[in-house]
Amino acid sequence: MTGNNGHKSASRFDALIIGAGFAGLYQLHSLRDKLGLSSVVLEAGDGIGGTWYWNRYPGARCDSESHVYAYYFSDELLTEWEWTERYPAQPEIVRYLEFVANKLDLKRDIRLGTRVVSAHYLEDENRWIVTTEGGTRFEATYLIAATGCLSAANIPAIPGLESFDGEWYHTGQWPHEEVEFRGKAVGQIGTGSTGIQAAPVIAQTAKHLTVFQRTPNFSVPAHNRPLSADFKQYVRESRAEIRKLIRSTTNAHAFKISDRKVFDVSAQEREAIYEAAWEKGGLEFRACFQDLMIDKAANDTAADFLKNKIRKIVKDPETAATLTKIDHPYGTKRPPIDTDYFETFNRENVSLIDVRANPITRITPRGIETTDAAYEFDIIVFATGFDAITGPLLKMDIRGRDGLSIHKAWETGPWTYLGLQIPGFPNLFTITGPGSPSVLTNMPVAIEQHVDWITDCIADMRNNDLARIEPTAAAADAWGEYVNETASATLMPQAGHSWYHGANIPGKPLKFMPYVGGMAHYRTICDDAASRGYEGFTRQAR
Ligand code: N01
Repeated sequence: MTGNNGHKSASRFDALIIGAGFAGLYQLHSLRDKLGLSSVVLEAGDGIGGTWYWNRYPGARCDSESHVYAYYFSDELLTEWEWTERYPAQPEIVRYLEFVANKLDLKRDIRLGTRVVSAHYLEDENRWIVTTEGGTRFEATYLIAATGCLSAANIPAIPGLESFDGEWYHTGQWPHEEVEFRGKAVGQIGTGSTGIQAAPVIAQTAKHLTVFQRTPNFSVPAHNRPLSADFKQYVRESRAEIRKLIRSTTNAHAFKISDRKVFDVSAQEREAIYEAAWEKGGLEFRACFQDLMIDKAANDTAADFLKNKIRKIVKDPETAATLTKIDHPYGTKRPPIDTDYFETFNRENVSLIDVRANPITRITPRGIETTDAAYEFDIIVFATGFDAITGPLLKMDIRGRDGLSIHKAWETGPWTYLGLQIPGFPNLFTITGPGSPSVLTNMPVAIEQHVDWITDCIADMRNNDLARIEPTAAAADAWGEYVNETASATLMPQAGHSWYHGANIPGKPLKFMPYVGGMAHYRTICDDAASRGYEGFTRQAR
């Protein structure tokens, strides 16, 4: 049976895509409109946007600059959309994705409110059987997980949470209704990128905000501002150059990492370089020198500069000392950028609690207890991050050939080839999966590269009458070793408690998950594998 969009039946498709964020939307467009495959997106949320649908906490804003936080595959989309601020706020990003979905007529093939709970591969039929929370069954030849890297919220198992009499929220599952902080005592747990964005905004209206900090963090000012007419014109006229630039840089941002090394310049010159980067603001700070991420002594100069900035901003010496007890090299945990984060601690209505010194022991009906004190709150905000990268996949019961579960396949940590496919799971593709640059980049560029690769791969299979593709175990083993060696050649392993390693989730196998070798190099590796007849993969006819 063939329906309006070439659907073979109500629930059988060529391709199923899980997730309607940046990745899922472009994957749907590519498979449906470029290859003509019957395709559908299954999305748990009641709206599109993925990460940006869920993360609507106060202050939620992207750390990539808006003009590069966009799809670059379509000149039409680029010319018709205009960002308003240097960094796009969450509502503007959702509006952008709505604009794209409407423009490309994607919504008719997106099933909202449809959470996938399982995906099982039937080898005899070469088909994935996908089941949703509501019990609906879908079938497809290709299954694409566009589930995002930061979509499985981590709510720490602190005893007593269920007894709390007030309201509590996780930033990654923020309600659609406005949360009223006015006149309320608020406790915020977590000082990662999210907490650093949320605290200054919550402090503006809360009666009192208490920030519970376990690991202090570096942060560089965002210097967000409205975009000038001149800049908007530059973006419109220079899109081809910008596209080329973001596809050629290490982190897929519109800046290159400098060639100079920290100790090639005098101490005075170095200070001036850091000062200029601080004044400019944003993630570009880490591009000041080429050796910041590989030479600890070099990194220390950046770390000292940033700690001195905190000491200058924060008036209370004790609070400044707690904020500067940073125990990891700069950039080895995801470096946040902020708007008045450190300034927030100069407010009368804000206090900082060091839970490394005095850990949280439990949550009571009235608030939070640490080993040395009890705090009363009306609202608790968990800015406690995510079961990152693998979490969204492991939340589903995914089973490949012979019933092999993804939990079993990843018992000792994620095992993939190129972060794109897993041995034993034919025709399953993971957009920005573990082992790819993903979270170390400006995500839309990494997403476009993966979607284009997957689309070309499926097109090639169909042109050659091939039914299934999966990587060899040897290719995945070698890739895993290479990802690990590449990370070990940097300072990244020195932040042992980072979510990059999975260290933030009790019991999660410790393995550095993203590929640190840079987006541009990674693109070449993927292209080379494809051009050598999908080297490292096994492809089979029917
Ligand atoms: O999460 P995080 P996030 N008791 O894991 C603390 C992206 N992002 O949501 O470091 C006490 O970084 C935890 O402490 P510690 C970006 O890639 C992007 O902030 O584990 N504290 C940490 O302080 C980012 O890196 C943007 O010791 C506990 C915090 O909670 C990623 O999302 C904006 C605790 C979690 O920090 C995740 O950032 C925001 C406990 N039991 C985020 N458990 C933009 O681009 C956890 N913590 C806009």
